[in-house]
Amino acid sequence: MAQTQNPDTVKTVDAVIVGAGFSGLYMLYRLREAGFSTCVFETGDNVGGTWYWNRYPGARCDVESIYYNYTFSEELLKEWTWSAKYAEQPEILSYINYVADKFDLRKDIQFKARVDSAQFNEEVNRWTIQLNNGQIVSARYFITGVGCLSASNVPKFKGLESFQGEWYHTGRWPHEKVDFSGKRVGIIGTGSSGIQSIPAIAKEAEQLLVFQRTPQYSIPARNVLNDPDYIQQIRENYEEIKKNMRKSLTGIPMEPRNRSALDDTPEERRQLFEAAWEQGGLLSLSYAYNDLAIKPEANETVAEFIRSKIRRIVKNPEVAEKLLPSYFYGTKRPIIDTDYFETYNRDNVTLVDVKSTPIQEITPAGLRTADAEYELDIIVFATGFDAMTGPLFKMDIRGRNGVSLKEKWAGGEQTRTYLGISTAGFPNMFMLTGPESPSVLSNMMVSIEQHVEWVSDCINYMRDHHKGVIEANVEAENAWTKHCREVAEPTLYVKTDSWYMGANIEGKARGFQIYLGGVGPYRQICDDVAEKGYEGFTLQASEESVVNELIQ
Ligand code: NA7
Repeated sequence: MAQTQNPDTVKTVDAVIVGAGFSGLYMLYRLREAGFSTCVFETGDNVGGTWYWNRYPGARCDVESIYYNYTFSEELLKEWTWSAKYAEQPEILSYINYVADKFDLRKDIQFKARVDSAQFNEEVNRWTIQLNNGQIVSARYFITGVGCLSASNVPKFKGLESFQGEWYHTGRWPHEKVDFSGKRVGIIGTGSSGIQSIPAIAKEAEQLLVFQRTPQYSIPARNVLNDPDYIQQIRENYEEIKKNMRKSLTGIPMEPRNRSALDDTPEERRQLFEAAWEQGGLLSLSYAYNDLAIKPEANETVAEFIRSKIRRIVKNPEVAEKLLPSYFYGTKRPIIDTDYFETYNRDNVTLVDVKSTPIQEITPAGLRTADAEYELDIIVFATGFDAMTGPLFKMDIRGRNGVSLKEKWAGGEQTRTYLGISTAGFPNMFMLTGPESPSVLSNMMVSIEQHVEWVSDCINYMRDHHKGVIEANVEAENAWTKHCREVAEPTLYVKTDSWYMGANIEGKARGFQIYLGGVGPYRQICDDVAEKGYEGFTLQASEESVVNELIQ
């Protein structure tokens, strides 16, 4: 085990951060600025996290770029200009690289270095981190910046290894361009990744077969290039915008209209939905009324509106019928698209319903469903991720008494955290945008900055107050987990099988893993905890301060 290694070969730092995506990079910046020795380990060979791995055709951000960037540096805000309303993956990746260079972050990042395990050593109150290259590091703090959607899910189809063509998962896309021209391509999955890539692949491939299990609601993104005057106006008002982002529900400065869908006449609703559809974007329809996520009858009004749009756009009525979703709108991740439903009007695109005739196996030549066989040259898995806990469980993280995080959160128990940042029994470990924080139900950039700032303030406080160990109390954790569930319970989210609920992974514990109270209220709760001297945590004096006291 790590503790038996020769201490001379063990690197010692104040903090280890896992992941060089948006959260890991900012965490590194903050800790380094505060004078802590910090080391980031990253599996990939460059920075970017989500935006490094998800390079599939059509990949872009669903949050408007002007809100999806760091806000901590005024200089950076002035220097960077987003070309379009919704930036594409290459532009976001360039931005992350720009940030890494500007703040000279790479010197403290080790690439192609995967953290295999992290174990809390109670004798010395430090974490021992072991990497796949045999390296061992000892750190006071262990911080995970592993993202919520980084453990890709390739369903265990029989026969995949026998497939003679090429296959790719959208979340692990190759760096070289995949050439679809003249190819018969099959894509499995119609979540955000599938819906972004289907129109792009259809333009290149000879034939595209879409294997759809659950039809999805999607509304037009209506992406446009950014006008220089608009950018100037945003720059001039960014302080105000930032304030509004931080106090909003989702980290996007918009609030739901304060009216029930059931208080309007059908014609009033239609006009409102129509305007929202024309506006496009992630929240325009969800925010049209304040009870769409709560009352089934209210939800049905918007669901039926989108179905009517699908019927109108898709020319073949049989295909349109297969594309009509029936779950509660918004209870799976809302999707925005560019020409998704229109793509089914192309001659080279075929929709295959694998709900009624499930995929049975991958064959050397393609794929077999319950009633047909399809010959394919390329299979694209747009089949999503083992969300929230998946990236954490890829590492063997062990806290007090050698108990692993996986064991702690095993069985029907699901996740238990305090504020989604920490978990009892795992001292000095912080999870950036962990389960039970607003994370994926918010603009990740706002949530990341809030978590990173809270964690770095906490570590500074520990140093200033001569504390060496911080650990969430079980009672505080139980209360937080209960609160998270109570907030989610009255909503329609918990009535849908989704990856928010852990329902997309076989054998995974079901439960709503995200804090739904909103980023503004959540920030207030976290700030209050800090102001009260980290209420709900136990803080122990550092060894150095204990020794100093003994000497005096
Ligand atoms: P999602 O949203 O989890 O979508 C995965 C899709 O793959 C979804 O349509 C699934 O159908 C489908 N799927 C998964 N397993 C199978 C099997 N075995 N057979 C057929 N179809 C299957 O992942 P995305 O990558 O699109 O998006 C993830 C997030 O990334 C997104 O929300 C953004 O936040 C960014 P199902 O609906 O489960 O029936």
